[in-house]
Amino acid sequence: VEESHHRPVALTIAGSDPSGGAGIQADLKVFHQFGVYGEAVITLLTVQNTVSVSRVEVMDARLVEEQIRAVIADIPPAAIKTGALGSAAIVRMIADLAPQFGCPLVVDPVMISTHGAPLIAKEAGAAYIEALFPRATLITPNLAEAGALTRFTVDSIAAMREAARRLSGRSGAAVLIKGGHLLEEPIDVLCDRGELLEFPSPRIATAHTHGTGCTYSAAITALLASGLPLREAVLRAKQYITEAIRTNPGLGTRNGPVNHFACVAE
Ligand code: PXL
Repeated sequence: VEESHHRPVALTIAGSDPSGGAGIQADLKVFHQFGVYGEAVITLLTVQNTVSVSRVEVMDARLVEEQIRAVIADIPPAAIKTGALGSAAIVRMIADLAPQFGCPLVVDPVMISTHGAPLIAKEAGAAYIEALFPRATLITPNLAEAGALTRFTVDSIAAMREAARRLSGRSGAAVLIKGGHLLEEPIDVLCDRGELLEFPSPRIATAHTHGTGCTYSAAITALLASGLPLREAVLRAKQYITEAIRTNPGLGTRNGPVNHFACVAE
């Protein structure tokens, strides 16, 4: 009899960061670190290193759709995350496929890279709000993304609470607004079914935070694939990303990656 070595499966639909700190590359490392088998559909290629993003090439929406259909029909994931999607057409295509997913969907509405390079057209905000957010289990904007999506300035805990309530109320999804860019303590605010929860962590003084958002949402996705409830998954992923920033390997000449090898608490 063949032994079963079954692992939970997670799928990331995201962009490529050849420097390995963000995007698809980060997601797969994180899935692996959490003991989850990773599948990866590529939406766009970036040319980048820790200094800058010099080029972004977005795939045709049909090509992305074919990749998703091929993998979900054969190795169905237990959780899916989206990262950089590159075009409103890709955002809407994923929303159209989402009813077939049959598993939690984490949407990280990546709009601007760590270096400030746009990874999607501004108009894609409407596609996220109208089409994809209503299909999501969890949405994970940072302060700038929460501001772009709600059209008000999100730069305080009070504004984060308000933005999380609004985005969650409109979509029905849980919303985790990440406070890493707050001036003080990096508190994250989760609005889950009308309830607000806060996840504080100590501020770590470092420039090596490239890929933080991808790494965090990938950890949440891995934990959801493993069967954890949402709030538990966010709490454990927050601990992991904090440790990953604290123990960053100091690679590259500018904004280096976090430590994807950071310890995963049992
Ligand atoms: O962290 C946002 C992000 C997502 N996806 C890709 C990226 C980046 C930031 O650089 O390169 C491919």
